[in-house]
Amino acid sequence: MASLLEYQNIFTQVQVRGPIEAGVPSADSAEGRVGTGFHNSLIGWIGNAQLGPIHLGAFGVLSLVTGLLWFVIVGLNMLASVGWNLGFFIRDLFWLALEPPGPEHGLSIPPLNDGGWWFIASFFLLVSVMSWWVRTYRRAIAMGMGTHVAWGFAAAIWLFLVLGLIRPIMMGSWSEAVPYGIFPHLDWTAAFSIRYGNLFYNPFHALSIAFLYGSTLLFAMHGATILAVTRLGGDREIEQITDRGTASERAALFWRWTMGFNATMEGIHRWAWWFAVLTPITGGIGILLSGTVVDNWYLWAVDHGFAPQYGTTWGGVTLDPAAGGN
Ligand code: 07D
Repeated sequence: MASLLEYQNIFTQVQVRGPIEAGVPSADSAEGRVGTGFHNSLIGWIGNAQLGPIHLGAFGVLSLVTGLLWFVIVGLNMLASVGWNLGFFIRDLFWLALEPPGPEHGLSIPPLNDGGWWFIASFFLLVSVMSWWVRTYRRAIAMGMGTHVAWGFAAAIWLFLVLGLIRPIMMGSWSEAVPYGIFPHLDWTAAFSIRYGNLFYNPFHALSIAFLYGSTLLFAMHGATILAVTRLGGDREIEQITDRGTASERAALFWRWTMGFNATMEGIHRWAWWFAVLTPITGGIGILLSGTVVDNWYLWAVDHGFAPQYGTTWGGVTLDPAAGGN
């Protein structure tokens, strides 16, 4: 028990059941906050035990309504595809899809049953994601915060837009977009890679993976470091700024001693932010170039000297070994 109590700090709060806390007043006061809030022990195990009140506001409502419309349209179309049989729907759920229109429709508005529902659902998803972004931006301003979260989210939205809107428009066909469905979207990913000559040879896919894996490594290092110094008071932010020998200074020295370099307390969060946002930024560039500028990443890599040449050449042109016949 004694050791348990010793370990109490701001990070390891006991689940205090006082009155519901409203938080600091925001620039636009409590306007738009919904509900009175309540406590939940299970939620308290992984975070703050108080749930709500949540701030919805006009954009929150718009985002939830359009998001729900997208979800219901996709669900009903999947249900229709198994003859409205609920048993089949549950059994086959992971295989079901709402597919974009066929290539014959180009960029026109497709008939309802050949991509039309996909078109309508996609419109609602677009409005939903965009209004959620506005909400993250406006809540940050209202709190007097920087808008780092909103711009991080914008980086993910960039990849989302490239996949479902910008690249299909550049390719001249909605059929290029991603289907809605669990396995179907994975199949689409695999087919995309094969269609463009193996995405592993796309340098922007490689960069995106480096930032993705890099993000997990940085997150693990930072999370572990801070947890390792909470017993020394790593959570006491004010002392960390002014005092010598604090948890923060020890954490920094740990890394300087183990690998020669240490990030600063502010800088580590910039490392994390940049690694995270560069994952979808570089990824979006890689997808946008596929089919528009580069038709086969393997041949591109051979031509640029970083893939070995397995196939043969014919008249100075490198042949794709995957195409067969050589
Ligand atoms: C997808 C976009 C933002 C999302 C938003 C949210 C909703 C609503 C609904 C909750 C994540 C929209 C909101 C949808 C939700 C409810 C109800 C962000 C997204 C705004 N790859 N690969 C990447 C690896 C291969 C392929 C990125 C690894 C094969 C394609 C990443 C491997 C093939 C694409 C990555 C590997 C292939 C990618 C994604 C290993 C065939 C992309 C980054 C070890 C399978 C995407 C440039 C991300 C991309 C992408 C990793 C292999 C195909 C780095 C580790 C060779 C087609 N791959 N990949 O943040 O950007 O996604 O590519 O084998 O389009 Mg890949």
